[in-house]
Amino acid sequence: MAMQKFTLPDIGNYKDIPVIEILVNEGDRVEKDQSLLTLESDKATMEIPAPFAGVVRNIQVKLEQRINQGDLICEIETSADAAPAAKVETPAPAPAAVVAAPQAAPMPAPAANIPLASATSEKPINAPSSGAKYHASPSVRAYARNLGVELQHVVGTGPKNRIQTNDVEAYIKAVMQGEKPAPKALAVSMTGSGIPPVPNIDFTQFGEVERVELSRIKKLSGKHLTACWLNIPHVTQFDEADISELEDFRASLKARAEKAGVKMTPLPFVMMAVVQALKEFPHFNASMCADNNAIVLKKYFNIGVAVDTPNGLVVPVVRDVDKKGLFDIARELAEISQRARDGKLSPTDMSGGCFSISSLGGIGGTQFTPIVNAPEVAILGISKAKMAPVWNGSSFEPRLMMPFSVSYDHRVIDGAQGVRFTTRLAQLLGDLREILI
Ligand code: CAO
Repeated sequence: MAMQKFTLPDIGNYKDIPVIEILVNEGDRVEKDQSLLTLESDKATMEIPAPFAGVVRNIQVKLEQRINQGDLICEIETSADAAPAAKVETPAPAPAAVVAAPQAAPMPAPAANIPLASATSEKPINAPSSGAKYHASPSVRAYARNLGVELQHVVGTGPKNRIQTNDVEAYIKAVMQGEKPAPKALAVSMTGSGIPPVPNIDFTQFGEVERVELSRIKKLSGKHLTACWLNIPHVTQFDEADISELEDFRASLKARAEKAGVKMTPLPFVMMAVVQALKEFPHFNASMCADNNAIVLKKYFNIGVAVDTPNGLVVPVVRDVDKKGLFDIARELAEISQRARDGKLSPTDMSGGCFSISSLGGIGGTQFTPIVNAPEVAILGISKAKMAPVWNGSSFEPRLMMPFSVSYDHRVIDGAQGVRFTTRLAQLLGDLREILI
């Protein structure tokens, strides 16, 4: 047995952040990455995960207490083999920025992209108005929203009648047992409004099954992806780029890249081409305002890159790509995706993205439809390039063709603009000299 002090890890630029929920009691056994408490600033709500498994002892924080990086939260008693190597104060994994709140004006800060960094506006489209008489953290609001529960029907049992996760669950239980009427959003209406629930089936009737808990990242990304999918009217435009010359150029850089200690894949070239396309089509570098009546155009070029990690998908952001050279971008991409795989990204690493790229080109596939990473309005999906016969006007030539797709928010981008963007992107990837013009 070993007793480890657990102090608040680096949570980005937040100071004196209030504790709004304590999710465990002394004596509780917790698993690694299980949320211990929720912090809420005017910008974000963060759940602070346990850095390792053990039994919670000596909780040192109270509800509504304001805490800072380094403050003692509790002690965790671990069995000898579960204890982390010889450190008394163990750094925790980066906390999950669950929900980002709007900045003062006029647009919700893209506080985080895909999950770890599950970013949605604190006042989501179907959230209650600010005059609502009930209180709930953004994570509870998001949870209720995903289940189709209207919070005005839920009785809060937390401090100052704050609605907590268990209150939402108690409400659903009451609905299922017929003690309360089903809320509108849960009712399957004949007119097709509302989201019909998926049937809950006991699969053991068909054969042997096993329940496997989703990772924390998957739970968070699931909520975020559902919100993006339900709130954004998506269109996906498909195209392909002739990257034969890009590939020749990349091959010619191989020795220099190796000398510089970077791995040069097609992705940094794609990022540079995307930035040029965003400059030419500023509506793709935008976010919808909270009132849905205007958009905010961004004059900076931060590109989120979806990274496949053992625990799920995360989207760290490479900042100011327009100001960086190919080697710097490749280096940063390798560094940030390694940190993503090691679970060492902070909320700051995943905040402030303008446009995301999901590259499955290293794996395979011919095309796919990526989900827009709100509050962004467009996302690029890249598939595996392959040699194909291309008609040059007089004969077929073998060319290296890379399929790609762009999904976009149809409220912000029209179809004609969508196809102009993909056409231009294909042109830029086909002839990188175009970036200089
Ligand atoms: N066509 C053909 N080959 C490609 C390619 C493409 N479009 N893109 C990359 N490759 C090649 C690379 O050149 C590399 O080959 P070599 O080692 O021979 O040079 C190989 O595929 C592997 O590349 P990579 O995946 O390691 O590197 P990357 O820069 O292309 O991508 C990263 C980096 C972090 C984006 C990637 O590793 C990753 O995680 N991709 C998955 C993203 C994902 O899961 N998206 C789904 C989101 S929706 O659920």
